Amino acid sequence: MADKFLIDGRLVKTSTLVGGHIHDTYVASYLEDGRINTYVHQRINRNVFQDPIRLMDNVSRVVAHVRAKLERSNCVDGNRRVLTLVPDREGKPYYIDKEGEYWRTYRYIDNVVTHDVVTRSLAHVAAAAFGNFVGLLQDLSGPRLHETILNFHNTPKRYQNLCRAIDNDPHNRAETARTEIDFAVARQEMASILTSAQASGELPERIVHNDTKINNVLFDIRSEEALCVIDLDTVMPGLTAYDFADLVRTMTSPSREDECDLNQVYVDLAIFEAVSDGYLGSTRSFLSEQELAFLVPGAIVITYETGIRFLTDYLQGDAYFKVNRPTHNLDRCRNQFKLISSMEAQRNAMEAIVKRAIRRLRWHP
Ligand code: GN1
Ligand code: MG
Repeated sequence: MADKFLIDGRLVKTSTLVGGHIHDTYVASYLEDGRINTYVHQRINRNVFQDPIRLMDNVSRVVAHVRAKLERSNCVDGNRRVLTLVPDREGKPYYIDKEGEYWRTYRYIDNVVTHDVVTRSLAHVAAAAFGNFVGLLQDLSGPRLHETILNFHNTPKRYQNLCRAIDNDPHNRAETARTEIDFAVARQEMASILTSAQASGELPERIVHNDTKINNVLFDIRSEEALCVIDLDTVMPGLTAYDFADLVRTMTSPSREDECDLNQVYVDLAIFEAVSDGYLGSTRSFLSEQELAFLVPGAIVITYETGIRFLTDYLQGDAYFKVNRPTHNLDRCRNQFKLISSMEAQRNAMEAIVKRAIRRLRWHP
């Protein structure tokens, strides 16, 4: 890759980065001018992102905007707080190989960790980091960002896809997922909650991250500060409810997204409170009353959406998400559905926590 991207050195070490469900990711170190520099090379998944050039146009604009703002505020350690794209030899933010595959390269950020399960304090700083990131993008100028995946959070469309997969059942798996299918069908009405509120103008479109999974934030290994928001592929127009939802979905349960022991899968209200405080604290200057009102319902909807996406992919033979066992997507689906049950049972308490956070922040800004 060194001869393809603007890297002037000799490869000394390479490894595969696992964790993401979508791209193939490699970490490579090069000896450049007597120093070891490390980069992240990613082969873009074209099954998922069908227009990599537009995708990289978005990413380039987003990182340039965030970087310019960090520089203007003279922030310390700026290079570790936003991703740095390395251009190819022609100056493009991607390189197309002989097979027609698209590659991109970022500078590796040193001394960071990611987490799949978090404590209260990590949840607070991570939620604040995502809110802050979106705040930085609210004044991005120029044309509307491209929709890198059409209908990404269109839950009714996701539900239709599930129905098609159930009807076609190409891998004869529907029988093994009867309980989950019934669970999804029984809740089909919730699918349109966010799309209707957006269509009626209640919820404003904003640039949001759209995939605020806990493992999409890099923490400083020593201070545990949430340093850098990553995975910018779905930064595009959307709803703040989507971002809050994925924070809740991926942080409040004391277990991983594919945990099979469902007793360990539930919304821990203390962590939910930390997420609410962190996110609202960093977004209070621009969130509307309506956006606040849809945070808790949105968390349930997007958890539902994620669950039915896993279920659909299971029925379709695991064509989308990376899996390491045949029931992996079904296990992930069960996990999300258990989380929904926990949210349904604790909904009033969650609403009360959000209201408390709002009061606290408005009273003591
Ligand atoms: C995917 O790429 P990753 O693993 O951060 C997916 C998200 C899902 C998530 C579920 C582009 O995120 O939408 O919520 O898996 N990203 C895409 O774990 O589909
Ligand atoms: Mg990711």
